[in-house]
Amino acid sequence: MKRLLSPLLLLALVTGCAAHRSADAQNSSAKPAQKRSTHTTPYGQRADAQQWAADIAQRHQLELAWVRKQLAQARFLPQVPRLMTPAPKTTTTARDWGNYRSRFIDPIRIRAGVKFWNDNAVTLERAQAMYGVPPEMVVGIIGVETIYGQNMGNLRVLDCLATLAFDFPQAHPKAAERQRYFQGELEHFLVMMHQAGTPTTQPRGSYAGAMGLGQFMPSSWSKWAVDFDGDGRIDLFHSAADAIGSVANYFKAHGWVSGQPVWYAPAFNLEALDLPTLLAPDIRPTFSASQMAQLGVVPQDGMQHAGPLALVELRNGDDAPSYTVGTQNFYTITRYNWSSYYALAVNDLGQEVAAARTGTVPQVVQLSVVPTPELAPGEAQPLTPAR
Ligand SMILES: [Ca+2]
Repeated sequence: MKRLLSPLLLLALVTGCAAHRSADAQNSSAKPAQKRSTHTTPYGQRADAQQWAADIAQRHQLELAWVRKQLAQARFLPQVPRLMTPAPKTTTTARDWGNYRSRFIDPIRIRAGVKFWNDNAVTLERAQAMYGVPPEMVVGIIGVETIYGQNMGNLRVLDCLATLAFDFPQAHPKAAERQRYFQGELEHFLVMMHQAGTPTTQPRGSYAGAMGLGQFMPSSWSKWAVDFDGDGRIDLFHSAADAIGSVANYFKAHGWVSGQPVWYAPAFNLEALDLPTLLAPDIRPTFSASQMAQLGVVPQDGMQHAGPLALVELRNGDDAPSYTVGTQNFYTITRYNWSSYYALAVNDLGQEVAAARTGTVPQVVQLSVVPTPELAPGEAQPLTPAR
């Protein structure tokens, strides 16, 4: 973090961002400008920002003058609230797993993944030995997040976090909660920069303030980032090893079970099928394999699975949804970004890269649709209106 980003790198970084670990980033269509409000006043002069500065200075024994100086350097970025505002329902098209997948899994990203894996094979194996997280999972995350460092975001993290901490879009359904979250992230960020002696204006990231190869938010950086190349500091921007170790440590801390599959292919028993019950806990693993089978979904190859399982539903636009059975490890991937689509994309990219390295068939997630009941000849279509 102490090293300056090279001008070449900054040029190469793309505005906007890769996936970020919250649902906010799922909707990024441009919106009409926010109503202009207090953000015309610089943060260095705003009463709410000054009160916040006093609070965190006291909480962390920082010099108030230093905290105020950092806020005075923060700039409102008008595009950031727009990117954080969910698209109106009327313009939101139905979610489509195929579209989502094609954004993250393509030959260019797979080739970049093969190179990243080959360049870091020893480190990836060391991370697996230490944290129990296999290389394909780390490779999947870093590929989906930043295309292996090609797209780490080029906005000043200080500006993004100040904008979201003090000018969070009020049209957002969880505006108050999210604004508090970003005030916490800004707090983590300032404390980290102070400890590292890094100018707060230096780090660049996504519009949400996520940083480095694995797009860690400041709170994640301070809790789970590790120095995995042993040079005495944590640098998730330039050290692939630090990024690899940190992603693996994050997974371990969020419940990754070494050696456990991520998913099982479901088979449906229509007579017993109770989708409302199975889908009620969403993607939180809840049912034992036998409970799931009693509710009409048989996890193929997973009837001996010891832990809880979840039925995961993926929308396919106007077509019927498809399903997979997720394990605790599937759920752990969603702790990185709260989306089952994200988890599948990470899994599948990692598997595609693994297969491309070895010339094998990728073990991507098998999805199933609920079969249509077969009708006996002459039997009435149950949904056809009577005449
Ligand atoms: Ca390091």
